[in-house]
Amino acid sequence: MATRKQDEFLLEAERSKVKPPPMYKVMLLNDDFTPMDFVIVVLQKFFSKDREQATRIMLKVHKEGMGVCGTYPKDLAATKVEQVVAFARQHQHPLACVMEEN
Ligand code: TYC
Repeated sequence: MATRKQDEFLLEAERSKVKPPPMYKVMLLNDDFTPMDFVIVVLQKFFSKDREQATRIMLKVHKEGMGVCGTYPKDLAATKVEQVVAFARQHQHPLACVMEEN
């Protein structure tokens, strides 16, 4: 039977091999046509922002051209991008949403 010390050593060696998953920023890009209120709804609906946080991010995108909505593992980031783009197109808005490795 392994001693307590050996167990701890093995656990430590195992733990150091497991890297955290790469994370991806999901970003909105500015355009001249999507209504500001629609962007605020997107940030609330898909990124769980309250109205104040959503307004701040929307205005940053409007003024600076892009803004980060959240940071997620790859699959979740890709799903957010798909959902946002599908929702925007359903409402005939050209809103662009992209992801980029952190
Ligand atoms: N620029 C848009 C407007 O003036 C608002 C907007 C903000 C659009 C953020 C896209 O990601 C965006 N109606």
